[in-house]
Amino acid sequence: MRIDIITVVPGLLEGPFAHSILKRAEDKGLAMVRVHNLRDYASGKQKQVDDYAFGGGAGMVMSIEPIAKCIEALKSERDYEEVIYMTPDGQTFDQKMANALSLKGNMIILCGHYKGVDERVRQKFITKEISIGDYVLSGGELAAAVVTDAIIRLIPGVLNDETSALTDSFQDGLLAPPVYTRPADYEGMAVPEVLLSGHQAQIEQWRFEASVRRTKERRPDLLEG
Ligand code: 6GU
Repeated sequence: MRIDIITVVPGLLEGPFAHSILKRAEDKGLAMVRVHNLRDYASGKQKQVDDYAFGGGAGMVMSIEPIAKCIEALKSERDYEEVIYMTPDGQTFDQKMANALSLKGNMIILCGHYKGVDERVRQKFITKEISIGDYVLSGGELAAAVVTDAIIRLIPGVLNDETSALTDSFQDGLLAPPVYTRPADYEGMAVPEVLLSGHQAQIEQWRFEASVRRTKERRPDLLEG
């Protein structure tokens, strides 16, 4: 899977994909993330990517031309299955959406800034609009990094232990159970006995019950329906 991210602040996206699981995914050839500076597609000396809103009001609007140029240049190189726009008025991102997107082919992610993009960008190019929650960020970049991370780690082969994504919180609709490592006793705080017992079936049963208990306590909304 290749993900092309279009932004006016490429510096915000230089860090996340050069490290850890995301870097390993890239090194293994399982995922490829490329960041594009929208300004490279702007014309004129000023390389302007935004303009005043028709009708007035505070805030600038991202213009259609540089975005169209960038998306069309990418599409001339390869096929894309989704063109995603990161915006606080998009559909709220969750694990279900991450699972669905991890099965897709190539994607373009456009990061919104200022007062957002000219509505005609959305009409002409965008296939999906995503928000990461009900709060406002300065731009879509950090949200795009969140979505990209959640998707890439689900691509088969990216994680070392193939089962570890399967036991994530939310993956089965429940929060993950508590986990422990050595020492078995830390200043009188003992690890639950069953985890030391070696009885795999009992351990799985304990983990399932702990997951249900934790979900009931912290996120009862997940258990509705
Ligand atoms: Cl995708 N963008 C911005 N600017 N703010 C957000 C968001 C996205 N998702 C939640 N807040």
